[in-house]
Amino acid sequence: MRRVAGELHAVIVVSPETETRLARQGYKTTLPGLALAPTRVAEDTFRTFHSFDNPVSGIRATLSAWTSADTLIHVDSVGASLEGRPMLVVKIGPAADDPARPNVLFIATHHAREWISTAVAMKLIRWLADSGGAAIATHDVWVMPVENPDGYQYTFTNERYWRKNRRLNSGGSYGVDPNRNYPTFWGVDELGSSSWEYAETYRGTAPASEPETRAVMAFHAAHPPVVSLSYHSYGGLLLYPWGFRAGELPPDLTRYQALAGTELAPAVTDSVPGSPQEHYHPGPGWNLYATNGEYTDWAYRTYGTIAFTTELTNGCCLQGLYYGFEFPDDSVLVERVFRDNLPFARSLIDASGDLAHAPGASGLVPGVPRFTSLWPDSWLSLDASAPRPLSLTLRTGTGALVDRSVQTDSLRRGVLRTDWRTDLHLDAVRALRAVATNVSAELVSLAGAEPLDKGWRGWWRDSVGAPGAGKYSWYAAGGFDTLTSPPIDLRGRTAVWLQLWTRHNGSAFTPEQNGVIQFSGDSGRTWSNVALIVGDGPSWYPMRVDLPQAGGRRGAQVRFISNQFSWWLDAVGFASDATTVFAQLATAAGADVSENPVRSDQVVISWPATVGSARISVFTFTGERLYEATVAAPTNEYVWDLTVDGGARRVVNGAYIIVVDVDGNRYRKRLFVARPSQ
Ligand code: 0X9
Ligand code: ZN
Repeated sequence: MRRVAGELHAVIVVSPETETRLARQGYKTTLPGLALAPTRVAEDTFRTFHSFDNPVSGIRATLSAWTSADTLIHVDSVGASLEGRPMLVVKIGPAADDPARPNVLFIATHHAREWISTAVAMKLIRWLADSGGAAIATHDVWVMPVENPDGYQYTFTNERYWRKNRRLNSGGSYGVDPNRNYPTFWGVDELGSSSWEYAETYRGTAPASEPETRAVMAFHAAHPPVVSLSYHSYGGLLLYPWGFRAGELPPDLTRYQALAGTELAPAVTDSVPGSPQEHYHPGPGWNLYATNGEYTDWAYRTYGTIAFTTELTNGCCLQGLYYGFEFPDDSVLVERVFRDNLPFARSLIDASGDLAHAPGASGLVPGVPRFTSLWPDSWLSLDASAPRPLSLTLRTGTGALVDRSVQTDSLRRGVLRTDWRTDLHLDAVRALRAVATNVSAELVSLAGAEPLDKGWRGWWRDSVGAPGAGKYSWYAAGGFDTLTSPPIDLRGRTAVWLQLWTRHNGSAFTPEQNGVIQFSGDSGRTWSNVALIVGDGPSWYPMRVDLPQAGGRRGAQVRFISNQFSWWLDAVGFASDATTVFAQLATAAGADVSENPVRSDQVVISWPATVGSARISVFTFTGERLYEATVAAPTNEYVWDLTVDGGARRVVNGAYIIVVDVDGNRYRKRLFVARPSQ
């Protein structure tokens, strides 16, 4: 290691993957000929990429030209950056912000050097204005093309690889990472962000210390988005919460998977010539790496916004050249990236109108509560508007009933830790029922490398199992190995799915190292792929694979093929849903509110005319009951006064769930309170 002009230099030999990872962590390679050296860039000499400030071709000038020429494009500023640049937000469609229309937000370029994301956002604005049709008439669609205008400008004038904003830190370094500065999980550990001001992931001195962060927050308070998408580059990924801790999954997992798809049914195609992959890999943020103070975790936790991060393009390879952050200045290729990503952007806009029913890429029906796992933890994916509190009943093999109340914190909403031990094994965990929501499911088989588990072939036995799931797990050391289950009789079972717990040391940059899950319904004569796992998963987490084809099969088998993947498995079992009760839930609708988002101090809640009295409950998004009232028939509306909150305190801005129980029906409505001047 040597020191050159104040920088530490080290000579190390690494694989291209590690080099990519190091580059993303802010290390720069300075070997001649490699594209990662910081380069000085003249402003706006590109065909497809434009600075913020250039008076003719810059983003600001372009948007103001578009606004004057086009009645469907409206530009507003929601604050100013540190250096005083406007934080521009573009609304495409009618000028008026109509609370009856759902808000959808697209943000680009938190990170200065990720130019392709601003280019794609600008193309999205044009496409919406030129061809948006019903999408912009029935939704309030907003695009913030540059979240970090100071840093972005700096990449055109000074340093192509600049990432952060341009804050002068106390020790003399520059920049806070805009995607580590949000208040949610801000600085919870040193893994997901850095306290060292020189680091590329420096989180700043305090939550929301940066004016750019505060501008995004102010926008959300004024126009809470039902759905949002934050464009970054690169990697070819489609990420969703949570990102702050490996293994943590969002309560709306079904909804996220419905929209982003799964590895075998992904929502975004990658058609950039030479890209080594065919689609963008969907998954929770920690599949890439953990982040804290990050935008999507914040938007989801604060407003219930279904928020995604897209890492545009794989970064490899064109004419055999790895290009990373420097997407080629080629209008045909930029257009391709835009076209690849347009269907997902459109599906998000469409889905925002009716999140509970709009099907996404995967064909899953969102809004229907369902188990991700039954054992050793029961994880129930719930709609944010599902009633609280929730309790789960477990019927044991001996017929005994055990009631557990579900934790109501919003992180693990719907997650019940059953915390029993393996000695109870399968018979003890039959027929789990979630009473409050009428969801029930039953484990049909269960195995996890314990001495009792007979008939499994392949892989090693590791002496560390998933928490609560016995002493052992199965382990593939990273070669090409297959683990095969014995055949299970599923006759008489419908709505079958596979539950498993897994852990893996992969990388989102090496998707060719992966784990394949296959199913056979004929005792191993024929096999088909049912799931694919890629990326990093350093903590145990549950996974559900729907296997409708498994219902009624006599010889149902699964196998797990490791393609150079360090992969652990535990608590593998077939489960079956009681599907009829699911259908009843989907029909629950019918409560209405006078304005949404609420901008005044009173909101009228109404429901269909009834005979009995109605019970109105207001829950916070985290599931705490805030307020309750009873209204006698025939009155079928209630005025909720937000200034008093039952006499206690003023109701704060945010997302709330209204539940109306009347005549045996339960009506739910998600309500946003976004009053100015609080
Ligand atoms: O690190 C980031 O902020 C994003 N990647 S980038 O290379 N564009 O900087 C990823 C954020 C998504 N969330 C998680 N990975 N947890
Ligand atoms: Zn980024």
